[in-house]
Amino acid sequence: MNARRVWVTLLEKEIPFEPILVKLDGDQFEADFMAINPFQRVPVIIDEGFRVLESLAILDYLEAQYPSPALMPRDSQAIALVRMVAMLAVNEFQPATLPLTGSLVGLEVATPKLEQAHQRITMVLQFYEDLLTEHHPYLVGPSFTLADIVAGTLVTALPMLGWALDAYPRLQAWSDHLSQRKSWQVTTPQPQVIAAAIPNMTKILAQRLV
Ligand SMILES: N[C@@H](CCC(=O)N[C@@H](CS)C(=O)NCC(=O)O)C(=O)O
Repeated sequence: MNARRVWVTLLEKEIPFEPILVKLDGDQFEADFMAINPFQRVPVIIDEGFRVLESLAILDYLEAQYPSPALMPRDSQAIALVRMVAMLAVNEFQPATLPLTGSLVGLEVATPKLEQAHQRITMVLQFYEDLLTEHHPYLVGPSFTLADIVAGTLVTALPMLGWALDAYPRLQAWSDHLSQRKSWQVTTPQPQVIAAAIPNMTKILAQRLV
């Protein structure tokens, strides 16, 4: 998910790039990768020799370096809203998906932890639902922004965790709308890719949840 938001942004901005596959069953601990990211995580970009770690920092860089098409509004309140949506996605929503994913892949996750995760996700979904209106098909203002990319790549993946969006009609419509974008379709993980990733995911989740 962290890498996908960068991948979608590169496609939306039509920035040519060379993808390098880092297999998270050990490539992240190899010396050549750690020389680029000592924190052993993806995504990382290198643009004309300039290295950027952390997906949200990468999105800021891409927006500033490749401003067209704009994915960040100019208005101060709209900028704050885009950041707010993205930070809620990364700091509240995404961590709450970990216990749910852990439980799905067969890890023992304590019931209170699962309930807390459930509650957090519900809160964020309702917050996003309230940002969407009949006249606003996107989370912030009239156009597609980084808010839709960061929140959308997480929310549209919820059905994979067995979570339907039926209770959130505007979010459901927004999610359907995003899923029609080419950048979404190209980057949607295929079931066989997800199945192949489960052993690694389980290992990484076990470290983070226990
Ligand atoms: N805050 C970082 C998080 C990056 C992150 O956790 N990436 C995961 C993959 S989605 C990773 O590389 N995990 C490897 C590991 O935990 O060993 C960002 O937004 O870029």
